[in-house]
Amino acid sequence: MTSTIEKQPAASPAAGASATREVRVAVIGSGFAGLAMGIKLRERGETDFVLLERADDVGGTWRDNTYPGAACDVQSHLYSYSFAPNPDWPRSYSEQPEIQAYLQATADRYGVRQHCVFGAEVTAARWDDTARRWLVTTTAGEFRAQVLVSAAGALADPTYPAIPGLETFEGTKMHSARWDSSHDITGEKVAVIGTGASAIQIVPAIQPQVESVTVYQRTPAWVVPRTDHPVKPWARRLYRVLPGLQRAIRGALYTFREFLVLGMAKKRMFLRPVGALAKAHLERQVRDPKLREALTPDYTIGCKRILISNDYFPAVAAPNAELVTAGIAEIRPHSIVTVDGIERPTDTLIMATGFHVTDLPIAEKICGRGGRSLAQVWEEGMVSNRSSTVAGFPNLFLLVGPNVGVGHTSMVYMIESQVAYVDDALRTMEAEGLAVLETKPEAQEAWRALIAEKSKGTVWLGGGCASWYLDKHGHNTTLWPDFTFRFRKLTRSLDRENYVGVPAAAPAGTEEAA
Ligand code: N01
Repeated sequence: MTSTIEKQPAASPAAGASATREVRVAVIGSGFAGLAMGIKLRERGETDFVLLERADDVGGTWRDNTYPGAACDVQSHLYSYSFAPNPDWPRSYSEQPEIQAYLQATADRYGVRQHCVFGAEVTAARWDDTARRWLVTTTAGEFRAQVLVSAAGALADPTYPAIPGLETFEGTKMHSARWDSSHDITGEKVAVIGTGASAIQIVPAIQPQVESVTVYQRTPAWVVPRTDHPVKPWARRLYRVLPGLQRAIRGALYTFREFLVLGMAKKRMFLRPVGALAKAHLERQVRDPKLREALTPDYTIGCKRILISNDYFPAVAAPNAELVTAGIAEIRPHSIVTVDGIERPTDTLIMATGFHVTDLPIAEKICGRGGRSLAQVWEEGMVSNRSSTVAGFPNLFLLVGPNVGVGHTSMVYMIESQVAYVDDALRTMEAEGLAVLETKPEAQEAWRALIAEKSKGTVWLGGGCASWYLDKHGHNTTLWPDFTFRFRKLTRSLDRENYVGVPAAAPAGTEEAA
């Protein structure tokens, strides 16, 4: 791919170096989204790009979440890149080490690792209107890029609970996404705060090993059975010789999961069988009526993420486990006190309390025209055009940004849809000789209205729960509220009419309506 800008010689800045490295595209992050973007750029023959990665390896959330029991709740045939099927998945639902190994192998196979700058945490990214470049400051030096792609992810920055005394705790404390594997919890009194997707994987994994596990539940989750099984060696051989078979299974899994959208976003009655399945699962696994009642949600299934597990309920019902539903009043140096006055001694505190999703920390660091940050522009809620671009932020593309999240299927499908959109935008810039491409505010408003309209009547807004899917104003700014194939259709190619393009030849500061 040829650039519409004059390239300056690239220099790899070492940490602390003052040289600014000029690249065509800078991508923030090297998780599923960042790697997909890098692979697409390579596929198009682009070599002038970097993936700025704050850690020392690729993988994003799958690199960071190493807690015991970490696994995916979407089948691997579907939770993988469409262009890089893996016939060797060892289980139908793979565990974190296999997914991380897959991402590492894919980065190497597609030659993306060489574009990664590790240890490069983005501390600021500022649009320079005169130079028509993004100036990106990282902990590994400065970069100037014509195009900035944020693939920083939504499950990247942990949320810590605001509980009085948390900082005074003298035992071991860790967030689920920052697991300290050097600490041995064998024989300890362990507390787990939270009952989301992470907690329900951690609790059964540690329960047999610890003296006691206390689960602090604020809201119970709907849990359905996990149909996980090892993939037999003969099946793996078959996938290798018949890749079409794996593709067909992927297609079937995708189609089956899309049916959930019918219940979540269209007609609530389609969720009834799923609710009945979850109820029967609970009744089968928990005999104690009091415990069962405490574990029964009072909101419609699907309002929060539907969890899948065969061993969470048995672990909570085990003799060395306790489910606490009274709120936490205070944390003391060696104990946790609940509002009913009960104090429980605690050696290790695990916070499975989620992530900053509606208040993405990266949004504070990216400043567009006039120096306004994405966080300032998003003060009233995250807005975008096609979940990918924001008015006032020229040549910036967001992957896994607003309204791309899905609770029922594979995020990788959404990521690939977005990457295709960015790819077409870059193609358009090149074909038209544009130095700047910026979405129009009215396109953003239209997308916001479309999301609001599609969100009406969905289980996420009307299911009777509080969830991180909604922002502080109660708006759905995180989930795609429709079938995912509709998102793909809307992002298949650039909606050129919704963009202003500035030709490379135009004097700086000139804006030309498309
Ligand atoms: O986080 P969460 P997570 N006091 O935000 C509770 C993905 N994921 O890490 O429900 C007490 O879902 C909070 O309570 P409540 C997946 O997309 C995927 O588990 O707000 N409790 C909740 O129970 C998932 O959705 C996999 O009332 C407090 C929990 O902490 C996303 O990651 C595996 C509290 C947070 O749940 C996040 O999941 C794991 C407080 N102050 C994760 N603050 C796969 O398998 C919060 N809580 C693919």
